[in-house]
Amino acid sequence: MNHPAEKIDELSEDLYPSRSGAQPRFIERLDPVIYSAPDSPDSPLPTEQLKHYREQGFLVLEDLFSAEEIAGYQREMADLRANPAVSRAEETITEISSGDVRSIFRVHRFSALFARLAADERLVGIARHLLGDEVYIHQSRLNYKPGFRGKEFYWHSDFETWHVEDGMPRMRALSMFITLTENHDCNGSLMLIPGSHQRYVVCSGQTPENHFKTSLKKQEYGTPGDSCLAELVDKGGIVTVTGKPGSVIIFDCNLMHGSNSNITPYPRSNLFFVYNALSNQVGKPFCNQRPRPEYVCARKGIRPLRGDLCDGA
Ligand code: 6CS
Ligand code: FE
Repeated sequence: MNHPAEKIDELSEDLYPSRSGAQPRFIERLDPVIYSAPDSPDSPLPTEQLKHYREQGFLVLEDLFSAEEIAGYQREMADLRANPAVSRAEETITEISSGDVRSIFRVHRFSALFARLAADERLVGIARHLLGDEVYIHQSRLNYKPGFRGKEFYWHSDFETWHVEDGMPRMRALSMFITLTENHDCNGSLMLIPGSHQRYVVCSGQTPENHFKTSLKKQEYGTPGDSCLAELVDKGGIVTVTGKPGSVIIFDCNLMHGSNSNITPYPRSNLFFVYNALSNQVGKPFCNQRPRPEYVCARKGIRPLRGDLCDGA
């Protein structure tokens, strides 16, 4: 057992340096993908799904929610969108050129229904098992990706940003997307590079001040560079995740992903919860910048999710 002081040192050490001006390159992942023991009898997922998640870095689950529940989530999304107080909030990010709503961050603070969903044991039980710890919400958001003019999300590893800009120490977090519209192969659905979570791409450039003000609309720093990206795709290919509303996509924090613009009339809207291990709480950012706002990265009032209402972030 480590002495607590050693533990703190261990977590404040920059094991995944990035954006320090060097050329993009790979370093090996130093952390497990699944933290619970492989033979753990209380796994909420069968062995084949655990294997898929460990090797590919993602998993798609359908039929976790009833048709009534999904209809309720869709109504809630429409209500949030029509709510002028939400549109005016700093948590609401608009598209650069059209001004349409792109994302609503900390969405569980605007909606009791989504706060309950974030804390729902069907999701939290899986997160707790994969991360081998109690979990809390590091970030939540509703991505609208409106029809006709919804813009892309360029290729990135979420962990790279959370490590550099938020001070997340280790790869011990995951995202869950709950699809709220049909995700077709033509309306800017999520694209994943299977297996890319096993390597970390050190990105070039440096983090500008107040980067979040532009990166949440269009990310230009913390992106992998053409040759690393080509190598990852050469090895793993690209999977476009399509599916009916209510599907759940679970993916590792270091999986390389992105999505195209949406020029179809069909909006592609997804709810996004990021679960982080309680032992992996964020510290000082690993870049030379101030911490990002609480609505992008939770720091205050962190407590483990236990099937109740999630209000910590
Ligand atoms: O900056 C962030 O934290 C986020 N940006 C992207 C493009 N994906 C994950 C996360 O929401
Ligand atoms: Fe992302």
